[in-house]
Amino acid sequence: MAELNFDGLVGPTHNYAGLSHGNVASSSHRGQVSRPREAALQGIAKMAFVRDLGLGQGVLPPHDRPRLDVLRELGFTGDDATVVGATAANAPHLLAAVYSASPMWTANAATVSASTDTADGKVHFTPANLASTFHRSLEPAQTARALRRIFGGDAFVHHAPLPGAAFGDEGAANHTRLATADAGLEVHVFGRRAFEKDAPAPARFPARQTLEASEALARRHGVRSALFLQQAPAAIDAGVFHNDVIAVGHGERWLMHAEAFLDEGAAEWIRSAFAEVGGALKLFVVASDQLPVEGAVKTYLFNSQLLDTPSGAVLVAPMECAEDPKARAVTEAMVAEGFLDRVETLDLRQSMHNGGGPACLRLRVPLTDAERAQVHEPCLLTAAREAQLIGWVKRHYREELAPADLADPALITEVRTALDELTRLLELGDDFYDFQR
Ligand code: SUG
Repeated sequence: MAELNFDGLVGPTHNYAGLSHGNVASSSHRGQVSRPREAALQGIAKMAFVRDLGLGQGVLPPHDRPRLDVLRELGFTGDDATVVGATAANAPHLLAAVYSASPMWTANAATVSASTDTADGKVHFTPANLASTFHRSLEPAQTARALRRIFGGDAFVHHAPLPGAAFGDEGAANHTRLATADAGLEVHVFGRRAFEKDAPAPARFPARQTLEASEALARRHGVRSALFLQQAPAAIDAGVFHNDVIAVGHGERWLMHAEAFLDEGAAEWIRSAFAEVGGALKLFVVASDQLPVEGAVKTYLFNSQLLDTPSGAVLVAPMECAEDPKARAVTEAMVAEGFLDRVETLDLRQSMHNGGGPACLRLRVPLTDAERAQVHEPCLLTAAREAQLIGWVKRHYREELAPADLADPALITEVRTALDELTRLLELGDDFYDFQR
């Protein structure tokens, strides 16, 4: 079984709208001018980097934006330009929401369970409902369509998104598979309990994932071994809006901050649950004096990709980790103590400024060779596909996007022209986006 990373291709409307309360980078970059072309090229460079480490790499297409259907549902009328003009004048925050390129963070696209871990021996997908932020709640339908098209064979089972805010689900950002060669343990991390009003919960920022959502995912996927851990409310209040901002695991390795979880025994629970499926955990815990939680949020050290490659265990980290002395010292300690073989850092600043590091940009899909043979091949990043995507970005993406540019009706046509061409490049069919239907 090998893990394929499916990264979200950054969409042409990547912008900084400050839409995510509790996501420090999103709030602090609100209103800045974004660079969509650079953002997309940084993302493609990361995909190519991981592929060149010898790993399977796929791409998930951006979503159709702006969501004019949503603005019409909210009462704006007239032709497309009139709808956009009226929204820009009366509700610019709604225009920003329907223009968000947030589907790029595919760690939040879905939860995926490996066939070795499920009762029916199939790979299970549940698209995340992303119910806790309005702009992201617009994603599940298109995500579901993409997953069904790319993973269309009989090896795959597709579930509907979970219902409503009590089952607030942010996908794989709160889900990790630890695994031996033939068995896996799913670690699910939640921020609050939906049905117990006095249970521990953050005070300042929202807890996006509920225990009830995590339990429902494991239940409907038929997962044999699952562990449920609660995030420390204080960490969420410090800006850890998803667990993948403070912990990352892969294979037999688990890297976490000492203040990640509510319960101090969390690391030992992981160790013993993993032992029950036959695994021997390799654990690295970062103490607060090595890197405080605020430093984890600032550098996104834990939002790195932890990868088993033919040349050893590699951490693909954002370049902020090389620039910050404390984070750099932690990465050096991980290598010195034998937890990793090496650390590589990449420039993903365009995404980082919205709170999206290397791990946010990828959805991990563990597949056997037979399952991999059923994946829609044009969405795998060969060198030829990489060159085509780079050319496509350079032809269609704007260099810069300021908040006021979202009112420009020309942007609607630019995006549709680009996405229409992309459906041919990735062979997704001529009915992939709603505007094509
Ligand atoms: O949901 N940012 C995303 C970042 C998601 C990061 N994903 C993981 N940690 N896995 C979010 O908060 C900001 C958009 C804006 O403000 O323009 C945004 O949606």
